[in-house]
Amino acid sequence: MDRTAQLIAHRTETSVAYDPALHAHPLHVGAARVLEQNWTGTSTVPSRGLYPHQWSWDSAFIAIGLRHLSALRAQTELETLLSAQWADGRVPHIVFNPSVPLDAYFPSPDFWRSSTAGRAAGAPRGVETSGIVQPPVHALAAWLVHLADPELSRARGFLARLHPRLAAWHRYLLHRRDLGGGGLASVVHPWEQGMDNAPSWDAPLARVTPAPARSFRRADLDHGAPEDRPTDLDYGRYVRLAADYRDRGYADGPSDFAVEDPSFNALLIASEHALARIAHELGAGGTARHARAERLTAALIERLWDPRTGQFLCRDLRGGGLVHERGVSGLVPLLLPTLPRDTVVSLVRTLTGPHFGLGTATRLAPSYDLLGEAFDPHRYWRGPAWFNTNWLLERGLRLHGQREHADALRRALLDTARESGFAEYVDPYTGEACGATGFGWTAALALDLLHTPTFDLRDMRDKGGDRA
Ligand code: 9WN
Repeated sequence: MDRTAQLIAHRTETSVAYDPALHAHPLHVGAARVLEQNWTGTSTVPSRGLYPHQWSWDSAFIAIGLRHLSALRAQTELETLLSAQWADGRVPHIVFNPSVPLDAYFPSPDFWRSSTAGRAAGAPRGVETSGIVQPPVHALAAWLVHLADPELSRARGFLARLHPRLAAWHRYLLHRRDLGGGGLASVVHPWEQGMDNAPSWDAPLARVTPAPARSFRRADLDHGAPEDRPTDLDYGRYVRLAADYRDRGYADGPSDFAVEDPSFNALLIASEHALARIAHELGAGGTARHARAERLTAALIERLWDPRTGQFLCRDLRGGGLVHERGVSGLVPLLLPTLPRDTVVSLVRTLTGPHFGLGTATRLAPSYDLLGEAFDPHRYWRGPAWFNTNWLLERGLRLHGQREHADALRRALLDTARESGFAEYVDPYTGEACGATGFGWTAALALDLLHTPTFDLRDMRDKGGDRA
């Protein structure tokens, strides 16, 4: 057996950085069980019932947690996703599992028809995917996965194989998706941003003619209470947008819906910093990428910062202007290392103030303004708290030296994850479980917080990338 094969065999049997006390912790045990149950052999489903395929940003978050169980599995998670990348660079938001029945999830592969309708855009032939994207958390995840076991990563050529794919992914977003011409990437469907039903989409979506309700069958209602899920009218609009995009061969250009979103772009910028670190590790530079990430941070402030609300807002490129809805997306840029101090101060004030109530009214940051007209503590992305956004906020608070807030949020995340059975999302006031339980990223990100209490992404801040 050569050295690489030995390493892989060893890492398959044991988890990385083994710490017996942490590994016996009930939260570790519970989270590991969820990730085991959702593992398919090459990737992890978000939820066995509701989401039985591989989702793009879910996989990135899941890999960040999986690295504490098995660096090999975490690497495989990202490799599986990126092997379904399209030739134009896009990473599809769903990679379909061919052994799952078509009616288990809608829209299914026969709706997207990627291998035929997406041919001109370079969709792969051997696997069916959706044709839209999700937030680019992947380079950040790849770098964190590498750090969990650099020896295994180097032996397997993990970063060397992923680097060109990640670079092509970012190129796609920064060029084909700069629909506003100001340097930021746009989303062309609410599902792309990941917070599907957020009130920020209401105005831009209102211009879209819904597909007739009888033209499709929603599979999500087989699993969730209708009052917690998006309405049929919203679904009709989602379907119309996706079908129109497909019928244009997934070509990017003018479309009825185009929005610059703060969280999507902040994750792209954080991933640019991570890609700079990856390039540096591979001896391929990186300084230019850090500089670009800083320019993008400036563009984010210029185009999306709203001093009146003390947070970032979405920009509706078709309606022309900022969308005046306060969503948690507008706080996620707290994650950025080169954010000006006064912007950080405003964001922390907003997060802990009456609109999000963190540490005063709420246990976890809600997805939407507590005082907003559309607020509903249980309806999808219109109020409940999600674990991925709260993980991002925790990392952001810690990065900017807000230790007390970060510690309190970390504790609340860990307690709520365990008490809720690793729920998909929770009531932000009470922590009551909503949606699916045994949810992939909830388990993974709780595991990450358990294992990296003080890690603060500072690592991403270095200009030249000298520290490993
Ligand atoms: C559509 C898988 C995904 C998450 C999204 C979440 C939800 C899908 C849906 O589930 O979206 O992509 O059917 O509602 O909103 O963030 O990635 O967990």
